[in-house]
Amino acid sequence: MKTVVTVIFTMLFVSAGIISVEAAPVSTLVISEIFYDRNGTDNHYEWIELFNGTTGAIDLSGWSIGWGGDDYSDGKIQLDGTIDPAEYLVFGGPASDQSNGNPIYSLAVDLNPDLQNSGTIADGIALFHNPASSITAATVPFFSVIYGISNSSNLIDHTGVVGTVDVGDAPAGQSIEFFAGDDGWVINSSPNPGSGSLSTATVPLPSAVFLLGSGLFGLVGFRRKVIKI
Ligand SMILES: [Ca+2]
Ligand SMILES: [Ca+2]
Ligand SMILES: [Ca+2]
Ligand SMILES: [Ca+2]
Repeated sequence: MKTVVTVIFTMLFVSAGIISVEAAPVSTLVISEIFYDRNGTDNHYEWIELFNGTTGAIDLSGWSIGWGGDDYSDGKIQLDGTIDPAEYLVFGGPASDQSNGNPIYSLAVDLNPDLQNSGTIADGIALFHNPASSITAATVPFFSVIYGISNSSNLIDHTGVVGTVDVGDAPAGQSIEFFAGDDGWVINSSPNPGSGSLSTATVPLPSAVFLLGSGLFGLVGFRRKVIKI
């Protein structure tokens, strides 16, 4: 009987382990988190985080980020450098302290104009597979997020048609973070620039190894409890 109970509890433990470490996979370059509203002045404290969900390094010289209220071309930055597979990079600032999550910037650049703080009328931020110099109000983004209450400005998404709102307006000091899968975008009360829970879609090995380890750990841990009883 003890063996049966042990097996059941081990299965529960392993199941819990799978749920807790499961990271939604992505297979492209995405915007993974945005900090647009600090407690107090936003200027110099805003940042945008990217995640490379592919299995190869990406040359960012052909990519840019744009943002705005009526379209994605109010502000633009040209990206540069390389982002490795499963790597997070943070752009913006250049200020960094506890009030904006202590980001370490791969490109420290003032976002000008500042990122919109949203509200009733949603705003948008987009990743373009185009150089910044070519971005216009009509350019279709590679990836985008529309944040706020209502997309009354008719911001488009990656399909080129008016998109739906992805997430609400984050309170000052919080961020919006992309979890992929069913969770999509969420408001994050603990901004985590440079890290996150995303994984690449085609490299399952590291998480599988971790799961195996946590399952074995659960088995050992429960057996110790049984012996004590
Ligand atoms: Ca603010
Ligand atoms: Ca700024
Ligand atoms: Ca702002
Ligand atoms: Ca993050």
